[in-house]
Amino acid sequence: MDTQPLRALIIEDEPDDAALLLRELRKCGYDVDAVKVDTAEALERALLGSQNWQIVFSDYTMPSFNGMAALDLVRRYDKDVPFIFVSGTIGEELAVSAVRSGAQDYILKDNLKRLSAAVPRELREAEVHRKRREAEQHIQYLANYDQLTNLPNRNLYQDRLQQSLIEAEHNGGLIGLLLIRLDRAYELSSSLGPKGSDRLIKAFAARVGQSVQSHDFVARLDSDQFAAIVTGYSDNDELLAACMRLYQTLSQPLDISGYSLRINPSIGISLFPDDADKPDGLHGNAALAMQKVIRHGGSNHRFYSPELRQLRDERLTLEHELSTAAINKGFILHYQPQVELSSGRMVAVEALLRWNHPERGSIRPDLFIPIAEETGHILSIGQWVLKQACSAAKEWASRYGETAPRVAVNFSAFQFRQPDLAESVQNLLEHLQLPPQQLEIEITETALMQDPDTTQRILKRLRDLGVSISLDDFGTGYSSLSYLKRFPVNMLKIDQSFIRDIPDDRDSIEITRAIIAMTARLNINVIAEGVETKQQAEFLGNEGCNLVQGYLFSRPLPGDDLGKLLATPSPFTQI
Ligand code: G
Ligand code: G
Ligand code: MN
Repeated sequence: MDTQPLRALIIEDEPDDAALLLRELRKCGYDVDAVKVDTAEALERALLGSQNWQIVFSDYTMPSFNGMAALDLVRRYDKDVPFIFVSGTIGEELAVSAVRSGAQDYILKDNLKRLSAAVPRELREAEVHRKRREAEQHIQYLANYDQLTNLPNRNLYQDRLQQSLIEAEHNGGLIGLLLIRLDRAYELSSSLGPKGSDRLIKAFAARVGQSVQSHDFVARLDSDQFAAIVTGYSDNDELLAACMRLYQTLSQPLDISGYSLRINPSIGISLFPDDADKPDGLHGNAALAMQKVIRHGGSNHRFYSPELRQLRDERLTLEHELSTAAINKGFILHYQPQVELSSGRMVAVEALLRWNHPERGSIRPDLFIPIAEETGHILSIGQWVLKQACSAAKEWASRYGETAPRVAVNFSAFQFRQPDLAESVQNLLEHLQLPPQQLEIEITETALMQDPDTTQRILKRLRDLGVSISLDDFGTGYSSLSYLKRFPVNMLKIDQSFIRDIPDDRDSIEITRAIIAMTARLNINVIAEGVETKQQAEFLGNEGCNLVQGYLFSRPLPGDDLGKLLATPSPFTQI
């Protein structure tokens, strides 16, 4: 007969009874490897040892131990191992209660024959239980851990953050919560390929894990986002220093497949209890600080501050008001003259949007245009601006004919995402019967590059209509010559940051000179914005830049005031 190995733990004080049991098991075909114990201490030692017990047999009453206590102890160490009472004294009632408490079976000492059926059955059952428990553990793992990095995921992070706060509250400890975003993750993954980018994430995750102390907690919250809960400090300055050190460590290059890769983490940090005393608040504040870092170009760290929240609240309020403000209430256009130096003529005006806020007064577009872009309101606002500006231009054209100024309208990059932008401009011009030559569109270098192909196509259509295209803020973006050839641009606007520093700053002078010379060679018009002094105007005139815009000539004016200026003969010849 084939024998099967069986590692059995026998809890029994009577050597004879143990021998009987072993003999019966051998008869059933088991090659038994057994250890016999009869005290709690010995049992515990046996359970702690390296043997994997497949089955436990236990007497019910022993002089120095008892069966129910043994069962308790066994279950504390092993939930699945079959536990069978083998006893001469156990009565029906006790037997039932023993099974209820987690024993698998009870067998009377004078009926050991039952072992031949009970043992194989319980071994099978135990195997089923073990498998189920493993599956459950695996599901638990999947629900709480990130498989790529083996780090805890968002689920576990939330539990742990809450737990850390409870502990810290209890023992007066401090917590630093760092939210860490790996910048350029998308860009890197497209250049490294999926395998390489997995390697990068793993290496970065490992570094985060190694950079904290063993009692700290690290999780992966999102594909490119991690969190670290730093604890164990009782001094705020030390905690701050630890957070900053962590940022330094995480900014070091990583070796991936033999390449040293520059890593740019954006880290937002909030502290317990200074910044928040609830998990959501602490997380929200760290997230706010991280967003601020990202908005400012990333690759930095920032601690949460109440001003950040105030800025955010202000922003949310504006966002809300922007979405509820009827476009044609609140908004108004101002116009700033563009002047031809040689003649003093006002050849054009730039339309500049203002928001007359009921409580805050006039709000500058720098503040609300980015919000309108994010929320999508920029499209309807842009339409309103265009219509308003073109209507004004039409009125001037009717009144002053040939000498009426063009109107220059600022377009946001978002507006160029509308494929039918050129058609809607054309429709408006036809509807108002405004000659296309009276309209100029200003777009920034940066906006031009966001979706170069679409933008190029739309600009070409606008040019074909007869509308002029002006490149705003020139010199602050890519300033690449190749796209000046590629895009159908009529005019460059030298950014006011260069003009402002003339004549004191050599670089500004040189850059301005170079831009003017370049436009002459490319046969593109050039205008300088932000001209505030006579000296600047003279310099520009001498260099060959004949068009200027700035406070020296006029601030942006409400429509009525601009109308009066237009009615004045040669208003700028004196300058
Ligand atoms: O108007 P101000 O003087 O504050 O102009 C600030 C910025 O806002 C400038 O960069 C200008 O181009 C931009 N801006 C002004 N009016 C508009 C507008 O109607 N649409 C868009 N997209 N930008 C504008
Ligand atoms: O980026 P854009 O060129 O559209 O911005 C025009 C901005 O420049 C507006 O905010 C306008 O109010 C401002 N501006 C116009 N002229 C001057 C000037 O002479 N000095 C300064 N500092 N700003 C000016
Ligand atoms: Mn402009």
